[in-house]
Amino acid sequence: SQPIVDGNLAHIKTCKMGAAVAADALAIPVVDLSQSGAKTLIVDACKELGFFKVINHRISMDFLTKLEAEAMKFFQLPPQEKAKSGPPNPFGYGSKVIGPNGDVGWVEYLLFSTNPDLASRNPNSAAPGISQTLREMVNEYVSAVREMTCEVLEMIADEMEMDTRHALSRLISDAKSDSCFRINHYPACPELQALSGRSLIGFGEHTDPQIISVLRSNNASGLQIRTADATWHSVPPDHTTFFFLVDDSLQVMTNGRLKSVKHRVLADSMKSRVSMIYFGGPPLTEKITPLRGVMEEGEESLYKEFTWCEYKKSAYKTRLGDNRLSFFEKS
Ligand code: GA4
Repeated sequence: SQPIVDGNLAHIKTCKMGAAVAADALAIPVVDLSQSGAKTLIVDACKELGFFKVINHRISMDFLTKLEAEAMKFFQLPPQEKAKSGPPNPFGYGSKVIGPNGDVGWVEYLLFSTNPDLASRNPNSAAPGISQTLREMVNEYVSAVREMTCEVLEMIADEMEMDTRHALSRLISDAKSDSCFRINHYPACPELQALSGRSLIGFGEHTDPQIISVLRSNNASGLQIRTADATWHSVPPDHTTFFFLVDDSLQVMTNGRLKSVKHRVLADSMKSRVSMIYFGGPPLTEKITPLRGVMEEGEESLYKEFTWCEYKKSAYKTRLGDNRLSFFEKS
């Protein structure tokens, strides 16, 4: 990829469209949580792609639409108002800059901790742009999505014959779970049309460090996932469903059986994209290590031992696109 050098888009990378367009036809596994057999489908999808879509999730569409509208009210504020809720370290509003190491994208966002002990570090009344309504809706959304995520993690534990059904879900239902929530806004970028044949990076390629991520977006395209053969595939948007992504920690806890999925978002010239992602993470002190039950007799861990706190610290020293797990692989 190469940076564009003028105007608004200075420093934001572009990439060639070709590969992603050609490879569009990937079938995304669809899981109906209410159907028997869902757990087998889920585990197969996590092994092959690290990615699947959940339908019939019982979270009200009306509520999702309202939350999205409330989030858009924030993003429509003047830049100087939004800036009062930033910078996003660790939580709050960010624009273009992603993480502390020089990554940028055509995106603005809000980051929240979902841990009540850290809620005081979220944007608060000093951040006038974030309404009480938005705060309350975010809390309600996170509770509902966490519940659905626990259900999915319990199916995974069950199917993989882990020691207990709660071997994974307990980590994110723990009061000390270090989970977070992110709302991303990718404004439409009309200048893009001048970039004939190239597209603009909204959020650069990366895997998520946590256990599992749950993404919902409006009906705008942009999300792409990378398959094992290193090709990129556009994920057709579906505002009525949730996409689940396997994260690095779950890959380690299953000793590489489930694969964290590389993904990115490209900006669009016409339609703005809003996505919200719940990142289910363990308590800071939790050891991230292959779980008993998934391991065959005599099987050794592919990874050195580390805690979630250590992994997170290390992750924040990397660039977005780095292979963060490589530092913890046994040689
Ligand atoms: C990716 C997943 C989550 O969005 C996030 C991101 C975090 C950030 O935006 O501050 C990171 C990125 C994410 C991974 C590597 C580091 C940290 C930016 C970055 C360069 C909130 C997270 O936990 O890790």
